[in-house]
Amino acid sequence: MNERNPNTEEASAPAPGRRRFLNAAALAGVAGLAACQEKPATSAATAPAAPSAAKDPSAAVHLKPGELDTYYGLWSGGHTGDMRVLGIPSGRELLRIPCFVPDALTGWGHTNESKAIMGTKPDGSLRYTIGDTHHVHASYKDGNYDGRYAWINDKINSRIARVRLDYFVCDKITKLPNVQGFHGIFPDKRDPVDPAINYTTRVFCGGEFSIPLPNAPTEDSTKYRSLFSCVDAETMEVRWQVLIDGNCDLVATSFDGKLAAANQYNTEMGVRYEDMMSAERDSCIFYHIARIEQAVKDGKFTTIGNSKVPVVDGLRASNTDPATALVGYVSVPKNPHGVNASPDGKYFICAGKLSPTATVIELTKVLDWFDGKLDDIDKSIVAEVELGLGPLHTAFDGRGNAFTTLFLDSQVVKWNVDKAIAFHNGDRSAAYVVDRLDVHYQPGHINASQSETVAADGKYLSVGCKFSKDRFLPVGPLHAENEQIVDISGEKMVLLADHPVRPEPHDFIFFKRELLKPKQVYSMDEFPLAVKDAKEAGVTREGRKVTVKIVSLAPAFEPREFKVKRGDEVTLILTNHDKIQDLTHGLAIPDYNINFIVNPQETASVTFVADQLGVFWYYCTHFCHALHLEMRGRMIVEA
Ligand code: K7E
Ligand code: CUA
Ligand code: CA
Repeated sequence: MNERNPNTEEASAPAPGRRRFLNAAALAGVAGLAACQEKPATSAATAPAAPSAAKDPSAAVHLKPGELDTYYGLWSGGHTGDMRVLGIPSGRELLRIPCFVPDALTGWGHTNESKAIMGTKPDGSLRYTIGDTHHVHASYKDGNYDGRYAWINDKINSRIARVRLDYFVCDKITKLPNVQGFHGIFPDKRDPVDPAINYTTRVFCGGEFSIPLPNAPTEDSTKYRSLFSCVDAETMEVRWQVLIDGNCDLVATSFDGKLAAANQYNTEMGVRYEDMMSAERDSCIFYHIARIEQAVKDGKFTTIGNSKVPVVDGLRASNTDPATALVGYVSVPKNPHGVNASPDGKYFICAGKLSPTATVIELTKVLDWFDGKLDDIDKSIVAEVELGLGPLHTAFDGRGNAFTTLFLDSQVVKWNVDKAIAFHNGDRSAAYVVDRLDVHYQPGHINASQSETVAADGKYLSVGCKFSKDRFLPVGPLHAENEQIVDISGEKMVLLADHPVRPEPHDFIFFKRELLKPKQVYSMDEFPLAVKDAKEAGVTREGRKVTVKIVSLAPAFEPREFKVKRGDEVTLILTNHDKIQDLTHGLAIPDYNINFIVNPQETASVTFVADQLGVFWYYCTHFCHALHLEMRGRMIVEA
């Protein structure tokens, strides 16, 4: 682009030379991805004043004591393996929902119930104790969240976890077969065929790393491939997979249910970064869901290794005829990062990462290609415009504007999609860039209130800044990340608040609080082992297997003592009989490495071998009552 571009000449924009250096110097670009000192570490003056706000706009995030947030936020925890619940606009963290990693507060990964969800080895120990969550997305109905479920990925061990949004607990985890580096995840928004199914029934999962299929110690990387997987939203079983060329990174879905998309940064199928960035363009792959499922029905699939999951052929060479293609590959510039679906249902937007651009792909044109009405699928690209350095992810305000993070520029750029299309079509005066905001620093994910729903409301934006540098008190070498909240209700973005978060969240969503109806007390019937009557409490023995049933009712456990023999395998079942909201008890046993909680009307169990003689005070670890400290009993392990 040699012509004058009104969108890249703002005073606040970095020098044009720096804008283009990624395109020019591939290796220097990679060094730049880690460069964190590109901006002076000053900031306060960068937020422009809101046009209409007479008072301090950041007052919006300072809720009065007792005041509730208006949005729920679901955040990925990164390699803490949990999902976090935040209140927005305050940014207060309300809960961490353990999924892939054991949790000492709740007893996740220690109780038998949670271990069964997480998965165990034959000896009963957990198969995995680590995780790396990146993306959280929730179930849809009629294009908006319906409050049933949220899903989150574990990139390390290719697992998908489901969280029930009534109790805010993980209830299922599925491991994807033959996938390494499960990264992007997105639920469908309706069925592609049946109009009565206007809600989520599938969750799509992108495989980022290519491997030999089935896995084998093969050095020849030309034999490696990646899979795109579809998981059933209810059963959590893997329905089918698609064998593809290149890899999958992020995933997005169309509002009409017909297509899923994944951006691909490694169409080169390289094994080293130099190879992965050798091509000028990579792609965004579109999956035609109805055709894929028809192919599975027609038996046109194979299976891989021990897996029974049907795998259909999405390789480029097998999908050149649009009339039968299961997938289509749209070319996009060098190593794109996110792909996001605009809330008007019209566009998919790929951020360039190593290209300073965003690519706008029109959904109806992709469908036209599948229908034989468009000769070249790349003609579905309706804009490819320059935004700034290191574009990663895009959010929407529901008023035609997109907000894209610029990792290297440490900025959020607000741009108008229609004007970007006009500019792309030759209107050089179209000022598609509306505003730029400095953020602190190196932003990755971004999302706006209700962004990827039909109800995008354009109120708040949250930006996940990967580096916080000087924004918080120094606490040694490990820095918090900085989640910033931005007011996007006006023309100009207004930075409202910084929030330190434990590393490292990636993606998140936030939506109106009315969409959830959380339950604060369990129903005892949800637990097959529930000790429903305090009269059942006590010890029963079958050989060396001992069951100890305990009930908690503030301020006492029942029984208050029990005896077992050394060497017994003890299963301790605890039911909380308190019915009052917020009345949680814990049960810890010293020297036995046991601690877990039971919320009101909840039942949980643990199994251990009583291998140490003596008196062990089991005690309540969760402050529940004035006599909380007195809430304890004796386990006596006899010879
Ligand atoms: Cu969603 Cu962080 Cu995994 Cu971009 S990725 S930042
Ligand atoms: Cu029960 Cu503390
Ligand atoms: Ca590439």
